[in-house]
Amino acid sequence: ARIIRIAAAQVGAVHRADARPKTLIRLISLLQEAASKGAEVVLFPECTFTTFFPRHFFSAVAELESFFEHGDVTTAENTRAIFEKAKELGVDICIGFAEATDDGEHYNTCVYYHAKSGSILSKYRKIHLPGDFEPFPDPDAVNQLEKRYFKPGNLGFHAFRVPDLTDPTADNGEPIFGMMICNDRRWAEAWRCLGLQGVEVVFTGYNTPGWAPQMWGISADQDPKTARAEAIFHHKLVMQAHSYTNACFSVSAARCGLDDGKYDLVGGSTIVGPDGKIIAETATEEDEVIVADCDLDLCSPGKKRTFDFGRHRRVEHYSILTSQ
Ligand code: CDT
Repeated sequence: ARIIRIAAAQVGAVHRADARPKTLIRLISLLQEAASKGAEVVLFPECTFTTFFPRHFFSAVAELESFFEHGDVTTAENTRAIFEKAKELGVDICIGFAEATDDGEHYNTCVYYHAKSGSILSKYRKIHLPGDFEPFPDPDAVNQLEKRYFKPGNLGFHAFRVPDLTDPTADNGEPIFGMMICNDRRWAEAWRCLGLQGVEVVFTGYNTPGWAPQMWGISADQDPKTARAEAIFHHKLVMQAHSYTNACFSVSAARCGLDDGKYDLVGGSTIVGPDGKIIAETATEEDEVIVADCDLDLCSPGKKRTFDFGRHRRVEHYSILTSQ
């Protein structure tokens, strides 16, 4: 058996004016809680270190830039403490942040930090950026200005093997992980890119509004409670369905709660098995850790039978997927 204890660290409300050190302390205590529960890997949400700033229009560049991490995220002042704690605890972390590169580009990024080597093993930049470039004219609308603030990711979907989590001599070898960010989870293409590389666990941090009728393209007269329940349903639907069709585990961690007492983000962080069933799920919409023992060998039946891609896929009929 190749069993790994994996945690999702859900993060509740983070307000626009929250001081960075205050949020960082919350993240570190979630990491410590996960470690005390025996977690070997912990997933944190998308843009973990700040409020979900793409909902706001910023005319002041300095304020916008304050939400981005500049330089090496593992050593920068606002972020390094969580990497240091991960190293000290010997727990790997997968964590999302807004990345400003040295050449002035901006991405919605996450990294897989390998505690034992104290290094980033893999980096992913969000490819499916939702929302708009321009804010809605309605001043009360919930915006999602990711197309304004980020460039689409340029690193592709790369699965990677992670040392030190399982016995390296076990059949099937070191675990194969993959990362995506929030909106990517709604796209079958993203999952299949990782699935074709044999991914065994997909990590996905997210910020999903509980009520954003303009962004969803629905009438603002709809019942917000029903719409919110549907947002959570769709989140779980894609995590469960795509875990099943790619015969992999998936872990999702929400940034959730009511930011600034006004902006609602759903919870629903989950760990899903390769059969598509939820094996752990948060019960609150606040800071909360869930853990599950994931036996990666449970991916094998799906990978070898129903979803044996080599035997059953018919690529000659799929060219439309990349031609338009
Ligand atoms: N952060 C992010 O990507 N949020 C999007 C909002 C789109 S609402 C359908 C998401 O997919 O959850």
